[in-house]
Amino acid sequence: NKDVEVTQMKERYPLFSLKEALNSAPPSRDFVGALKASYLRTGVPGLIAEVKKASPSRGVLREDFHPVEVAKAYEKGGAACLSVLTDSKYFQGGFENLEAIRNAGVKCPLLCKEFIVDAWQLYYGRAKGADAVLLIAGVLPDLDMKYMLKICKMIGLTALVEVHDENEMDRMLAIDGIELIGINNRNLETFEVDISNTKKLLEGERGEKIRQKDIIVVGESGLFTPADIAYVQEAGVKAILVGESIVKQKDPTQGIIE
Ligand code: IGP
Repeated sequence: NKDVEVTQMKERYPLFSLKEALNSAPPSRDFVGALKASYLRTGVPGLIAEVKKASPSRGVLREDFHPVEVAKAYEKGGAACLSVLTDSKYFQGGFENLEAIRNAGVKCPLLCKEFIVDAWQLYYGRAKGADAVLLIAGVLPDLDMKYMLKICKMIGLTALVEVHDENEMDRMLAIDGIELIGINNRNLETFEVDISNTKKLLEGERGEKIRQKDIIVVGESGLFTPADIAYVQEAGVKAILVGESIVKQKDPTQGIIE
């Protein structure tokens, strides 16, 4: 599991060396700003395009997978931001992909897509070129979530806080300082996908509170068609996170809704 993996990595890259590296790192890019600008410019939710080779529910999505090529194609195709899977065990991703994409001159802000369980991972992700990171409400109890949010702020990472159900949404709406909430339409335990989940979690008082707090909502997972995107936009999302449907495109610059 992640804890064991992180413990091993920490030995190779101790925290003090990461902190030192961050002192001379270029400033992070404005992830939320890029999403907002894209939404204003196009009138459709800003796209966070996901660089994902495989997933536990779908297996290998693309045999000829070259992370840098895919990232460049997404950028060319109009993505506002990119999400890069760094988990190797379940998604065949890696931090080296994040670093390679950053070093290849891709300008889009980058999200480190990882199961964060330890603050060390935040420093490591930032050192590898991440501008934003995923924090999963179902993985992090409130106290850990608040702690991770604090470190993110300190080191210049934007947090995309992911929720899947009403209880997680309510927990996160009670925490101050969250600017980006992702609603995952996929249940991470059963892998079941239902895009009406986005709508369900934005109805009534919850939607009201989100508007009051000026939180940008990201619709995540299971989005394939323009109709799917129109549906989640109607529900109130200003950004979308899309993996499978675009990673599988023959030409990943196609099929991105502008
Ligand atoms: C993308 P899809 O169905 O378009 O490939 O989904 C993204 O939402 C999904 O990869 C994801 C994910 C996660 C992966 C959402 N939350 C947490 C790993 C961990």
